[in-house]
This record gives sequence, C-alpha cells and structure tokens, in this order.
Amino acid sequence: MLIKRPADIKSSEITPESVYRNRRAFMQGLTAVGSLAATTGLYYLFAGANRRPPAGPGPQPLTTVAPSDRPLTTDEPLTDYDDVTHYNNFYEFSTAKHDVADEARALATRPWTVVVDGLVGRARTFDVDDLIRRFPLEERVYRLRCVEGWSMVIPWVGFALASLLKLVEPLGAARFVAFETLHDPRQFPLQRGRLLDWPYREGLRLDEALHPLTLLAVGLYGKTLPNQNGAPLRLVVPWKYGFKSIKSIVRLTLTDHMPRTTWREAVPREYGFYANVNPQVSHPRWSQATERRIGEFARRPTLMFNGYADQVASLYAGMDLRKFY
Ligand SMILES: Nc1nc2c(c(=O)[nH]1)N[C@H]1C(S)=C(S)[C@@H](COP(=O)(O)O)O[C@H]1N2
Ligand SMILES: [Mo]
Repeated sequence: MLIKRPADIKSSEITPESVYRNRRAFMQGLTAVGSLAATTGLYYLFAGANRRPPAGPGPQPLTTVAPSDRPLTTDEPLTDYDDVTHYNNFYEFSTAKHDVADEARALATRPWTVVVDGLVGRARTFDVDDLIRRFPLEERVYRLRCVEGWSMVIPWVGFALASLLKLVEPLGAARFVAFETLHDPRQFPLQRGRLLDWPYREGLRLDEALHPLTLLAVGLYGKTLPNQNGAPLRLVVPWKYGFKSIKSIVRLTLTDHMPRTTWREAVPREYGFYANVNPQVSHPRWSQATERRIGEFARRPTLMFNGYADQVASLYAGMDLRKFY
C-alpha cells in the first residue's frame, strides 16, 4: 500500500482564507441543484451570508507554537472555514448538519471544568482556561474522515492528550480512557429525548490516548473553538472515524476495561470501538473505499488509517483489521 507522508507546512502558508471563501462561493454556485445543501449554498451565494460575522463575541485568537514534530501536520489545502463551522455533526443540538451552528450559539462554555479521574495517582479537576494556559498550543492540520463518507482538512489548535494524562499519573492498571460530553438537557435540546443514550461517550485504549497524534483541541483556524465544533475542548483522533472525536468534554476516566461508547451501544453492528479508518472494510450499508472531500467535486480514495498508517499501524500489530471491531 502506498502511504503519503504528510509534510509540515503551516496552514497560513498554504492558502489564504479568502481564496477558499471565493472557491466555495464558486462551487456552491455550480453545485446548487436539488438538495438541501444546494439551497443553503444559493442562499449564501446571493446573500453573502458566508461572510457574516458570528453573533456575540465569537471565537477569540489563540497564540500557537510550531508543532513539536514535523509529520504531525499535513500540507493539504484546508477546508473552508464556513464549511468547517456549518457542516457539523453534534447530535445534542440537531441531526441537520447545517442547523448545528445556530442551535449551538447559546452554549455556555465558561466557566467549564474538566475532571480527570479513575485509575490515576492524582485525580484532578481543571478549569478549561487553566488547561489552555498550561500547555503550549500547537496548530495541527489534520484530515477528518467521517464514517458517513465525507472528509475535511482542519487546522486545529490544541495540545497532546498525553500532556494532560501525564499530569494525573496513570496507574499501571489503567488500560483505557473513557470520555464524556457535558450532560445538560437545558442547553442541549436533543438530550431531552432518547435519540442517543446521553451523555455522548467515547473511549480510547491508553496507548492510543498517549499517541502524539491524539489531540485535545481548544481551537481551529487560529481561534478558540466555535461552539458547534465542540467548545471549549474536544478530542481529535485523526486516524479514526470522526465519531471518536468527542466534543465538549467534561470528564476523562482511566479504566482497566473497554469503556461504553455511544455509537457502539446504539448500533453495535455498524460501529465498533476501534473505528479505525479502513477503506477495505465496508460499513454494513455503504463502502468506505472512497470519500467526498468537502469542497471538491470527485470522490477520492480513502487512505488506510486516514493516511496516518506510518504513525499508527504499529498500535494494531497482530489485530485483524478486516474484522469488524
Ligand atoms: N458530543 C458529540 N461529539 C461528537 C458528535 C456528536 O454528535 N456529539 N459527532 C461526532 C461526529 S459523527 C463527527 S464526524 C465529528 C464532527 O466534528 P465537526 O463538526 O467539528 O467536524 O464530531 C464527533 N463528535
Ligand atoms: Mo461522523
């Protein structure tokens, strides 16, 4: 298998945001035929709505340092900011991707605490601003591949999950990390119903959690995370399907057993715990061989481990990757 190694180029050196905005308007004009997305696209094209400033104070600038390791960031063209922030999966708010941004506008992301507990020497509760100040923030440009068959390239801002885990001193018995999104039906309208078993839960094996690619993101495009992208703190695991990258996290718990995870519990025959991107293993209802990069016309081949095989394949030595996990 041919694996392309991503190069380290700062997103700001790749393509100015304005070029992407223009391209997006052009593409939307061309593709605006007979779909909900098209209706939205036409509206944006004629209303100039994709240039509208966010309501309220909006995302704040973050200071970043260069990534610690060159292969940790890709040089592929970035997905347009408006697509990254208006084509979202965040089922606590809506199942309609284009509605999430509006629904998430009022989410209160301060004050916000994150508990890290379980099999650790020093269980701790952190204020999210303390975390943001504590670690040097890196810009990491990662591909994001959703299990639904679309993908984006996003310039995240964050720090390695490993840095946080070190602070709590994992015990020898710890083998997994469980993550939970905030449970607050007053703020998340769909948590008042039973669409999923709330709160949204995800998990990683401890070695996956400690891998240098595994990021806790606090921003994107150089600014704090928009609410719809999982403010104030979300996980990003670029070699796994997007549903592993849990948003608006309030708790991490180290455990000795594989934790419950939302999508695996909801539809066990369709979603596994590992959920590594694999073009050779079809979803029961569709092929995973190709994907639609948001902003492009033609589908492109999906890469093993979403193009991160060089860095992560060794984590799964001895596991049958064709088996459904
Ligand atoms: N809490 C929570 N986290 C979540 C989801 C969700 O519905 N709720 N959706 C997941 C899915 S399916 C994807 S593809 C990504 C989408 O992230 P984005 O909207 O920032 O692109 O978030 C993931 N994290
Ligand atoms: Mo997804």
